Amino acid sequence: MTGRIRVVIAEPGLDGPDRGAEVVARALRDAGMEVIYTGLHQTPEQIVQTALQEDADAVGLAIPSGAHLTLIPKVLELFKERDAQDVLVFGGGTVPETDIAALTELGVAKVFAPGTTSQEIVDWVRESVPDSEAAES
Ligand code: B12
Repeated sequence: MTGRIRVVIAEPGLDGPDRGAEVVARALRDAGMEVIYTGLHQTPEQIVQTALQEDADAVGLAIPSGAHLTLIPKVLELFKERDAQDVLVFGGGTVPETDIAALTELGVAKVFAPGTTSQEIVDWVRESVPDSEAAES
């Protein structure tokens, strides 16, 4: 056990653009977190499986394609089925404001829209993962 925050960054669906996910993965890694980056074209099942196998504290989902209202709820549902709702689910990409509200209602902890700085995401993850401040110091 290293005590570092463990984050899976994944991109569900058939999207090709991966720059946002890579930028976020690198920023979290540079901030001292353990980042497992799954790459593109992951199914919700693969993402949940990876998070559980890696004992992740949080899963960050990148969805630039517009399919967020299908794919993110599926990930949440699978965590619920596996009785693993303690894994923090957050995400980002080109998601309209109204859909951000719908996703947070479903249980997504936070959705970061284009223009968010890496530092904002790093700070939020540090503050939101339980006991992370103690673990990082
Ligand atoms: C560059 C780009 C591409 C490149 C991608 C290169 C790459 N390797 O990533 C290429 C040319 C490949 C591409 C292709 C396509 N693209 Co494009 N692309 C863009 C563009 C211009 C910039 C995206 C980018 O890289 N931004 C820089 C990164 C750093 O910013 P970001 O992705 O927004 O990420 C930030 C936040 O969103 C958030 N975030 C993002 N991901 C994550 C993940 C986590 C975990 C967290 C916490 C936060 C987070 O944090 C980041 C920092 O602020 C956008 C338009 C735009 N201005 O946003 C369109 C855009 C994303 N593309 C779009 C489309 C439609 C496509 C295509 C489907 C077009 C087509 N018909 O072929 C294809 C996809 C094909 C496929 N197979 O999937 C649309 C998406 C529409 C939607 N979501 O409703 C956009 C928004 C353009 C538009 N206005 O219509 N694209």
